[in-house]
Amino acid sequence: MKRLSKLVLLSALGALTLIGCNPAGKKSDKGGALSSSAAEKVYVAPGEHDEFYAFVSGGFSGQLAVYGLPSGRLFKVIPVFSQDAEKAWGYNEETKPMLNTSYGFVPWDDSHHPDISQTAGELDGRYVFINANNTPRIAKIDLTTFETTEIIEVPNSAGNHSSSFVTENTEYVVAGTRFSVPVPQRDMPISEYKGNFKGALSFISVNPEDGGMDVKFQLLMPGFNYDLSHPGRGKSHGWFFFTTYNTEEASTLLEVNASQNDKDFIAAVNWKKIEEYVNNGGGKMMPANYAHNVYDEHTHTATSTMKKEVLVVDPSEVPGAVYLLPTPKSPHGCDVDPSGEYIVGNGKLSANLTVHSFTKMLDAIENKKFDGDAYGIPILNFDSVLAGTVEQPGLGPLHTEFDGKGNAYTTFFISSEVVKWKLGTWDVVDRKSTYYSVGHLMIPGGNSQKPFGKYVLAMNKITKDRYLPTGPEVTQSAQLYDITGEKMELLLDFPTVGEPHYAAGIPADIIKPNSKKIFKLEENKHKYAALSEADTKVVRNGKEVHVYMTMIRSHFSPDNIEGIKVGDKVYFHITNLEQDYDVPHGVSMIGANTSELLIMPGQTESFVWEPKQPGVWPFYCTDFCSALHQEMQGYVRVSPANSNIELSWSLGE
Ligand code: K7E
Ligand code: CUA
Repeated sequence: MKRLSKLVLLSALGALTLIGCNPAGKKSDKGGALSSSAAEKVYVAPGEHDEFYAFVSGGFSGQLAVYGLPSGRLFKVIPVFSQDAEKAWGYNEETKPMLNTSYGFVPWDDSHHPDISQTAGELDGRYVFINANNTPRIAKIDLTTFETTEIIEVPNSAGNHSSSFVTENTEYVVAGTRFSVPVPQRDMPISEYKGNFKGALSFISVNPEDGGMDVKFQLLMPGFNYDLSHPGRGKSHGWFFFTTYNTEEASTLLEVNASQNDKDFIAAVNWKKIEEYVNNGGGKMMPANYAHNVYDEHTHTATSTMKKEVLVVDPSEVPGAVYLLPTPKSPHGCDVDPSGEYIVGNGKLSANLTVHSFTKMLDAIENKKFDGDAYGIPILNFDSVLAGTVEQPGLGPLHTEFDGKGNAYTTFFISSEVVKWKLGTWDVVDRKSTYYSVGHLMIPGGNSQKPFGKYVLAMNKITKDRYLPTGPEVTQSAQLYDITGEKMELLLDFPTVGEPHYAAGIPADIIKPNSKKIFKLEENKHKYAALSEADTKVVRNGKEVHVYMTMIRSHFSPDNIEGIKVGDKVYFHITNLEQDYDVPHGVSMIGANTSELLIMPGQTESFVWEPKQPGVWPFYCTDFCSALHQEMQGYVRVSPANSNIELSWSLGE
């Protein structure tokens, strides 16, 4: 009977989803005078710069897109987990190792949650981190070059979803598993899941000097699903909070079986305590196999190293380090306010929003206000940790952000709206529709002690009638709201790349001054660089041929090569000799099974070409670099495998 009523509830929620997305039910947001003032607020005049950068996750595109706010203009798609022919990411020899994993070359992923590095609880703009859900990885993007410079695989994980959030001095970037799995992986009946699978919460240290990442330890938690997480800050710095669902530990038909418990948990992890335990020799090393890929800015080349062990910690061995806060109904988002006092659990199937108090949590721990335990982890008494509830704010809460002025903003997927409410009084003060079915939302700095509460960006799952139709597949989209007043004001819709989940925003002034313009030639340590035309050459080593080539407006050196044979493996290593801002050159070879290369000033990149037929084959520059761009070309003569043509190369002869 109980099971049946759950099913009825779930299908009712499903029906509401449809209502929420029904264009017929929408209110018009096209008010004449109002829309002209909205237009002014997002207008960034030609040649002017936006006030904020927004890094918006690409979801199933695997990438990270960079937009300006308030204009919504797209500046760059940073390739992270997926091959990108535009930038040769994962195609050229230099970046292929970045996509190496313990499963081999994995050129795609599903990226959800970018988070910007912090110092003393404020955004510092050095790095942005983002998670790969599918083949668990964490990537780091350097915000001087806007390039992915490090990717670490996360062992013992599957569905790396409660990731990648940073602590307030970027001590750790934290990655929690969504799926619990056998640890170590082994062949066993799925029906024996309960009590046997584990959920790994990984604390990846970030070296304060060079940003280098390393899995410091993994906490092996009970076999729940770990959905989202956020660090404590201010008074709660040193703690990390994770929402869980499927505390039922079901392995089948989760839509019903993981919706049975009235409350799931937010797991509170005292990482400082575990760090101390580990630093004193606690935990145990277990065999593992995971890739650590690092891109070197001076060699312009990535290396991939397989790591062979990982330190794991059983929470029951560190008393006082982990507690469970009961939280109604399969919470999704887990969000901590800028003061660090309030921990918001967004129960997807709950009528109310649950807010826990950090102070009350410490008190409940101190006074042992426990309601039993789960696998030895104390469960805190719900009423003893509850700060308050926001009563019936909407349907299907997902995520909450904060403006730093005492207000919180929560997205409701089913009722398709952003709801503004007050911390402490728990009163709803405003609600605005989204078009439609909003997932995450983002306030620049919203995940820090210092939010810049000027705009909120809502990211929507469904757009239907909002844009010109483009066949069955229509764009996903973001919506920008002004939140400077008591009431929110919708300013702008703009399409996004892939499916945006979370985003991270930051004032442009923090990043702009550090943005690199060129790579210095004298710092180029690429193994096959030619730093001047005098250094160019072609070297044969058996069937392998290495071409040390340069490019500068508007020629390649050399541009005529002879003596290549069918069956050769020809490596083109091309250095862009330009030392001016915004003068990349491209290069492409007919029939090469790879992408073009787009090479920045001072950089060297390589591609492989295996000529299949004798002939004279052209190559050319793919980036319109000067008035004589169309003259920037060359020829390679390919002879039969048994020919005696000498290897030779030239320019202008
Ligand atoms: Cu809510 Cu992956 Cu953060 Cu999407 S998750 S919405
Ligand atoms: Cu170089 Cu076009």
